[in-house]
Amino acid sequence: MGAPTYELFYWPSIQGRGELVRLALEAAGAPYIDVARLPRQGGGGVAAMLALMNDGAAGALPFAPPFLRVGRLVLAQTANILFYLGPRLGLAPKAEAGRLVANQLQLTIADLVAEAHDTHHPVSPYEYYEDQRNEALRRAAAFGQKRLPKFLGYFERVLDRNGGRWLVGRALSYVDLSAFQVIEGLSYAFPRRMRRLGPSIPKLLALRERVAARPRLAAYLASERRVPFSEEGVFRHYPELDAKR
Ligand SMILES: N[C@@H](CCC(=O)N[C@@H](CS)C(=O)NCC(=O)O)C(=O)O
Repeated sequence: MGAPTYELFYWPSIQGRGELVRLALEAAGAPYIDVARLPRQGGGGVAAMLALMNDGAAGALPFAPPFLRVGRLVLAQTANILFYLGPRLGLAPKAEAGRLVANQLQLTIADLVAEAHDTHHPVSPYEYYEDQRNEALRRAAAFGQKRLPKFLGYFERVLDRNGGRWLVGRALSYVDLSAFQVIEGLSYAFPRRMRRLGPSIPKLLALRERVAARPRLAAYLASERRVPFSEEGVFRHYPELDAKR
């Protein structure tokens, strides 16, 4: 039996959380279809994604994108999708204990991503940033001063305790790919804050370079498949939410 074709469903115009799944598929060179980016006429587009979310036949219904379809299986929740894909793509430790640690770290990354998102939408995801800007200023200050250093300091320690090269196990895993993406996103959104934090997270920054230099990843990052960061996604650059200097 050949490798299955994975169908990824995610908003076509942003990196968002879908990027964490996409990076794993790309790093492994796995065959996949980015369904919502295909033309509607060919059965793709956002319409195809929404149809699946509203489809009673989809099994465990996804609450929100990203989700992955493999044959009859439909899986949602980024960390859950990666927990499934990791061993199949050679991007997770072999032993169960290592896989659970990978999942634990991935769930912590999910917490960090959610907090980064809430800096620009602290009140409601249904209201414009401009209408919650005052709350965003307070939330972003608390995030930048306390939460961001705490999260990144934690991952730096995890990396250090694991030998300094990879976050879990003895080889690249999906957690390293997600850590790369989060550092990229945070550096886009909060360049001043991240420059200031840089000296305290040398191993994480080296991990980011190590991941970006992998041939498949480097090719992907330079390709049109990599959607650019923007003020529509999870990581947004609003200079007023960053450190002053
Ligand atoms: N915990 C979920 C969060 C999923 C999520 O928030 N997806 C966003 C896009 S990144 C979305 O489309 N949300 C719609 C909604 O929550 O109504 C995960 O990690 O996959």
